[in-house]
Amino acid sequence: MKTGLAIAPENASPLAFVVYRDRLEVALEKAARLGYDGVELALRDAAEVDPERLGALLAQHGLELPAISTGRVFSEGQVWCTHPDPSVRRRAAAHIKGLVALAARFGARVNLGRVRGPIHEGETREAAQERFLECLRECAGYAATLGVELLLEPVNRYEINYINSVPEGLEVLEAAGCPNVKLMPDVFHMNIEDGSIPASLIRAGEAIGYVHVADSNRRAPGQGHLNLPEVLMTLEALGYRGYVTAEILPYPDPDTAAQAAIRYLRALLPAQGDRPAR
Ligand code: LER
Ligand code: MN
Repeated sequence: MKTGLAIAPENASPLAFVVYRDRLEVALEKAARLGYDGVELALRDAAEVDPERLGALLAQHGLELPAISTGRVFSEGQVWCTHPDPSVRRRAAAHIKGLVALAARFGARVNLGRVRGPIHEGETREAAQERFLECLRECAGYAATLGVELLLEPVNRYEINYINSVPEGLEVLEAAGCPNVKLMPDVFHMNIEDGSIPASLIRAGEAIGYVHVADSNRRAPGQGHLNLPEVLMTLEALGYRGYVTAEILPYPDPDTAAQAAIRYLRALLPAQGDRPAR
């Protein structure tokens, strides 16, 4: 497994779920120095980054871009896939497709977390699902032409009321029937929603395309009461060899959080510990 760190450009809202919210040259230099294999970039719009410059920085620091996350399209852009207004849904799809086109240049995946949208008040789950599946199929079809994978991330009930647990995510994946859409478990959300984290991971099996890790309090792994060794052992036993990306609160400060996460993950992933901190 490889290790990733969630970051965003300096213009992102302080509410973005990232460790570094900084100029890319600063965040990438720090992530590489700490020994991460890659960074996950939280973007609101593809135009926020210059792809040439991003490519040069990734190459300079020997980092990968395993995923682009879309939570900011929802929280800052205020557009999502289940919105009752078709013009808002179209804007959400356009943002997602723009990020897919950017991701294609770097072999990155694109996550669909809160951007799927909620079940709106007075509406049914079926109505939300119909709109989400329409948007998902459109974006996945476009992503397939570029060889990009989308990632459906179940998110806990205190952030959204639609697709909270891994079993719910698997149900929606099955209904969507898009081969290039995988599941993205986030153990922070699973700790709230899933009866058993290992059992849900085993049930998801080969559908898992990417993983977010944090401890129970969303601090760095090792700082809460989640059984993360068991989580990583379960993923390993499933044959998962993708990214475990730290999406954690920048507490007590971003550098300390980023360092604590990589130390903990590296100690538990010895076989992949061939990228020492430098
Ligand atoms: C939000 O809590 C989260 O986990 C993100 O990755 C999805 O928007
Ligand atoms: Mn997450």
